[in-house]
Amino acid sequence: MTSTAYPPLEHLGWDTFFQARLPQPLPAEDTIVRVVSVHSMVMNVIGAQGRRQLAIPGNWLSGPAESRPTVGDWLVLDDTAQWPVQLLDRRTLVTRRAPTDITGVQLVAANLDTLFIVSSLNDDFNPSRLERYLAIAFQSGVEPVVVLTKADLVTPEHALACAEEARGLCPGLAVLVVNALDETTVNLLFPWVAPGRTATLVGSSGVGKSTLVNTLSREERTPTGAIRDSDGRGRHTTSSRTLYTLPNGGLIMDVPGFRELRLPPCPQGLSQVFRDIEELGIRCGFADCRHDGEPDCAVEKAVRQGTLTQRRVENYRKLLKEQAMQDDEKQQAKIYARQRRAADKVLGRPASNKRRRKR
Ligand SMILES: Nc1nc2c(ncn2[C@@H]2O[C@H](COP(=O)(O)OP(=O)(O)OP(=O)(O)O)[C@@H](O)[C@H]2O)c(=O)[nH]1
Ligand SMILES: [Mg+2]
Ligand SMILES: [Zn+2]
Repeated sequence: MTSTAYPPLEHLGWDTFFQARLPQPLPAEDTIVRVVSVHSMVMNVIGAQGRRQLAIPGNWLSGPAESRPTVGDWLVLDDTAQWPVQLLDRRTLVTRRAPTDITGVQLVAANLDTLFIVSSLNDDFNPSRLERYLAIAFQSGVEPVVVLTKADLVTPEHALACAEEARGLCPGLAVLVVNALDETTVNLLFPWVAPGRTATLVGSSGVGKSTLVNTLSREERTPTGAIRDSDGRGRHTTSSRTLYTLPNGGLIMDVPGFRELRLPPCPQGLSQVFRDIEELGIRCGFADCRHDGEPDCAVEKAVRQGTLTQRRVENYRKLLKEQAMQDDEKQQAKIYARQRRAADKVLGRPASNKRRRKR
């Protein structure tokens, strides 16, 4: 790692990228902190002086989602080291589409180097879901690593077949097969969470994300929960995102299990995941071929020849359709906001703060 003016912060992921974004004159070391968890009005941060809790400035909370601090962010505090004054530019930002707000994105984590996409090898393994997570990783410039857990609960042949299928999703994709309770296999993750590197774990509930944090930490840092007998799913044991420092000097974030993963706008991410299909598409008879029954379709020809799976083509089409629908919803939301403003005017009603901000 290239040296910065704040060596104690380098253990928390600080490097020359963030150093170059600091205001001048350079702030004192104890006024630079990293966010480890965020609650509604307060956040926990870590810095050269250890951990503490800070209030989130009200004007940060009222801005768009991207202006709010999220786990992994770096902040500059005022001279008293009590009050955040600047959120430093992010190197990477992983987002997903907010489950409730039709136009908004939800911030998952900032300044990540690695996205561990965790899936268990028993019934959770689903290549189409992995492709969703891969699109998010590529869109945000974070290196994806697929971690297949519960190898001890399946046959070696099944584990090998799933790993091969996952590797086939993207050239060069790292795929690790582990028993999350067993140190010797979990050690495979360390190269991606080396000293100063920040990783996060995403995946469905119950796949073993918190178990991986505990095994990497060599101690119980975060609770894990038994799988439900009724349907074999997790119990949503982890309820908030938290960044942990590991004994090896890396940082890892535990994230609550996602019920569903709705993609934010991610055109580059999808192009990267489905590069093979997009390259074949250039050879289709029609420039706007949807690879869905059109004559002279190079993509469907590849499926017939067995070099591409029908599942992958269908997932590609489905994800593109979701992106297009999102554009429509955005358009509808804009129209709706305009209508509300027009109604405010007609009725002589002052626009609420929330609405005024959106203008
Ligand atoms: N046998 C075995 N059990 C595992 C493995 N990984 C996780 N488990 C068990 O699976 C259950 C769920 O693990 P958690 O680590 O709580 O799962 P999680 O992904 O953090 O789940 P949420 O916090 O709900 O999102 C626990 O009982 C773990 O002990 C594994 O590789 N092998
Ligand atoms: Mg958990
Ligand atoms: Zn085609």
